[in-house]
Amino acid sequence: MNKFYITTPIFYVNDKPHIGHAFTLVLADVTARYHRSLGEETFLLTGTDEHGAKIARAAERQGEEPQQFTDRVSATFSELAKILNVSNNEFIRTTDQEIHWPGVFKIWEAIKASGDIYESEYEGLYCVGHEAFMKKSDLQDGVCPDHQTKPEKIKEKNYFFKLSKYKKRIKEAYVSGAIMVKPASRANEVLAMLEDSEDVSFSRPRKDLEWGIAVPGDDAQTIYVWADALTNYLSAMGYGRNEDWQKWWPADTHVIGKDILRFHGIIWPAMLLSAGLELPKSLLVHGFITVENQKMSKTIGNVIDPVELVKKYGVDPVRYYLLREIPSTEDGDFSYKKLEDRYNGDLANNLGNLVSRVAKLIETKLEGELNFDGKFFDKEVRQKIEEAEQKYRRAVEEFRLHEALTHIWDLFGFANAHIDSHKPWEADQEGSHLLRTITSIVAIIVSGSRWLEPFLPETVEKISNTFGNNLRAYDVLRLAGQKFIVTKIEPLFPRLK
Ligand code: ME8
Repeated sequence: MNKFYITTPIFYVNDKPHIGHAFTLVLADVTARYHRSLGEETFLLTGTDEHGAKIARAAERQGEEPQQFTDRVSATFSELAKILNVSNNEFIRTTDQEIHWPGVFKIWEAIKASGDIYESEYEGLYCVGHEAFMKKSDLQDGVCPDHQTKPEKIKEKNYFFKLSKYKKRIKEAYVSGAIMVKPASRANEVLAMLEDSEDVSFSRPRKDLEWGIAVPGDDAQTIYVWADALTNYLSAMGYGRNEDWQKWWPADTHVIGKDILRFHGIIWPAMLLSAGLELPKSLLVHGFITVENQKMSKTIGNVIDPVELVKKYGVDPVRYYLLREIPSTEDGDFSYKKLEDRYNGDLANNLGNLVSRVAKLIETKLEGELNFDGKFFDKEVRQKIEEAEQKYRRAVEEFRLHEALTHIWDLFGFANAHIDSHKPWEADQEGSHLLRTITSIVAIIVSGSRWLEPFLPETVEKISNTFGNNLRAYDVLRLAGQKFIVTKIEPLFPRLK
């Protein structure tokens, strides 16, 4: 059996999650569920990044001990994954000394053994928001454009990682496609960033930053938070503790936002090459969500809490909105109006109506039971399904999840129109007209449900219950003899209050 190992970034716990984190989680979840639906042994990893100056200061502002603070905020992220019905197999925390730390020690030692760690006196401008040193040219009027804060001038002795040694091999990995980047434009971005990449500071003096993992063999230094964090992709799978990671590594995909491309596209591959480990096979890079066309910020007060959204609209409408309205690889905008339009239009009117119309027809015209007979399955409809499936699969594999949904909804739209034009309720002598229409539409619902399961698992379960059948397990070409028994009809998407 093929394996498929997919990760999300591990999120900083300086604050509770917002809709951007929900977006990443849902994109990764659909991809993971899709690979499970292909029969691949799939592992989805997510978790939290809990060390570093940013977190230590957030804890201090709250008047809490860092461990107590990170325990509390990390729980809001694992809770979010549950609320969003994300099928992660593990939730890793970088403060977990048993699971995570041994992997960090091991990779540090491996990099050191390659001669790639050296001591240096360093002077630079550190942005705590990025947890990274910035170049003067990255700043606007001396301020970090992403965080609107002035970076701190730091002069200290620390350890450096010889990233420059691996630039050529990293470049080759992108050029040859050994690491695939989707969308392809982001590969060009990595290559451009690679050109002016230099060795990176890999530790901070412990006296200035206590909240982190001490460098093995030098208690006076704390490991750089990104070196610590990136290693989660290995440590979670056993690296440093056992040999299980060998089964899963290399990762098939790291799903990331565009803001952390440099870390995943350059620093991580360099660390892996230095440690003698294989490179991940692909990076799926998504864009950023704005709210009513503005950057989300606490000061503006427009931060959208995904938990509140799910409470109000339900989990699948929120998943659907994020997956359909925000193009997977582009920036997108959130608004309540657009969410409600999608809810009323695509979900309630299109899919919801389709399912209830067909269920009612089976209930009233066929005494609640359809025995699927291939001879009533319209050829034209069958061809439409096959075409839609090809388009759907191509879109998912290209990480254009919003397009995949468009193809499914085009088919649902076609099904509704097919019912309107064929008027199956109008009697004919042998009753075959009715059976022909219902059979074809049921085939569409079965196919659509199967494709939809990675996106809207709860909805597919509800559709399955409506027809007394586990629809996602069916192959549309092998439906002969299956029974569809309608016992109860409940609206999939109740009217919004
Ligand atoms: O960078 N729109 O953590 P982080 C879409 N701990 N996605 C968004 C978003 C937005 N407005 N805001 C955040 C870190 N994200 C590090 C990662 S990995 C080894 C360490 C998502 O909490 C997006 O996926 O700042 C982005 O890459 C990630 O959250 C950054 O999360």
